[in-house]
Amino acid sequence: MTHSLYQDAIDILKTNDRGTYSLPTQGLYPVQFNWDSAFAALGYRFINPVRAWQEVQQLASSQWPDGMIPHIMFRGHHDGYFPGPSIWKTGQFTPTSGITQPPVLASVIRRLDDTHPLDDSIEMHDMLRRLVRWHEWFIVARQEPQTEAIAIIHPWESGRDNMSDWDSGMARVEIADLPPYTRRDLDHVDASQRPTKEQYDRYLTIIKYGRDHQWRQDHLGQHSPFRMVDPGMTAFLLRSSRDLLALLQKHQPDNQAALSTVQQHIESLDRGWKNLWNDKVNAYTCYDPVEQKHINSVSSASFLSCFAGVYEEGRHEKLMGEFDRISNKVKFMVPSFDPDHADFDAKRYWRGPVWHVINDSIGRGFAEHGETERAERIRADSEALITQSKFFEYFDPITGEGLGGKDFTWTASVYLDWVM
Ligand code: 9YW
Repeated sequence: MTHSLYQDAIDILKTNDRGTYSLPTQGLYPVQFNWDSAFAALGYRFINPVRAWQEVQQLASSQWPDGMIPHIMFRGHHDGYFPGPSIWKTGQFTPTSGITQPPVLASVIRRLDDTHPLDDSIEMHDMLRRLVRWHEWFIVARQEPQTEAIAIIHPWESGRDNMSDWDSGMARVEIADLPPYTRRDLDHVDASQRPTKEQYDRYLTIIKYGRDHQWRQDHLGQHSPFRMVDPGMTAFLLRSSRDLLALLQKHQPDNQAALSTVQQHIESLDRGWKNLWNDKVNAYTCYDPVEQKHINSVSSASFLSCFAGVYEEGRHEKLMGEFDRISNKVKFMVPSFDPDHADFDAKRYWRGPVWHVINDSIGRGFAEHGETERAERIRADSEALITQSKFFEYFDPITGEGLGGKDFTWTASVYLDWVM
């Protein structure tokens, strides 16, 4: 750790602070994103714990009447982001997108509550109620019945937008007759590091379908033109459910209804995660609910099993074998996609680069389960990337080059909270 990197991280959090919510980075993303905001709160603890709570309360306050907490909230000056509210047309009081994002919020709340508990028990009660409703929403609107794991209805829901695992599902999306549009991301980042035009056409086609169906989420869970079961979403919801149960046991030990609801979520998601095991590649992988088959590729989400609190003897050792194979291929762990796969692309977004929020979750999970050396490899590589290239959005796992947006909130937060 050097003092200047610590100070740089604090400065980035302050620069991207919009008072009651944060931006992932200025320019590229002038909007509040769901899981970015939760990670931002972990960083704000190092500046001001009151501000950290404000961030997560602002996020939770965007909850839809059906229980969903959306992936984007359009507050303040959001004009530079495409697609904006006029494309989503969700009809919410605060304009939002019409899909969700990885549910890391309950895990973050548990960590805030451990170190800086809220003074006001009514506010905590309100937060827990919102979290139970959001988790229940996932079970109703996104749990895939065959596997009991969590499906996504748009690649953006996964937070890992252009993963090659989504390609076969995306190929089924017949591109609609779309009005001409201008992407704003390419004003800030080189096109070679971003999704392609064809992918954007499909992203917008899926949004059109949601809009045409008034964003009825249970319908979309079954009929969206894109559906894929995601190990990432499943692992994050399982971990968050365990953290939510611990919060309820601490703050509402008599709330039997909520306790048993969350307990049931844990049991079914635990089965769901295990059903994603894929013997062909010795890892937990995506599952295609339409073709009813596993996708045969290893991604960084495959290594979230320890973080999800699942340890399966035999499988765990095989999974660690895959981790070690990948470790020998790249200088910096953990690449978002298997470097031995033909679709690996070291610079293109989620098709290869390293992302610090995923590293944080895998690394914490490994440390909790006694995988000390592998956890340390991830932490040390995460630190080396920031030392070499500073606080970028993502990094080339072979050269360490910083890619995408710079001065990124969640990279700074993870640095303060875990890496340094
Ligand atoms: C986009 C903000 C978001 C993240 C996502 C990431 C990217 C937005 O940036 O998506 O327009 O491509 O994939 O996980 O929340 O940092």
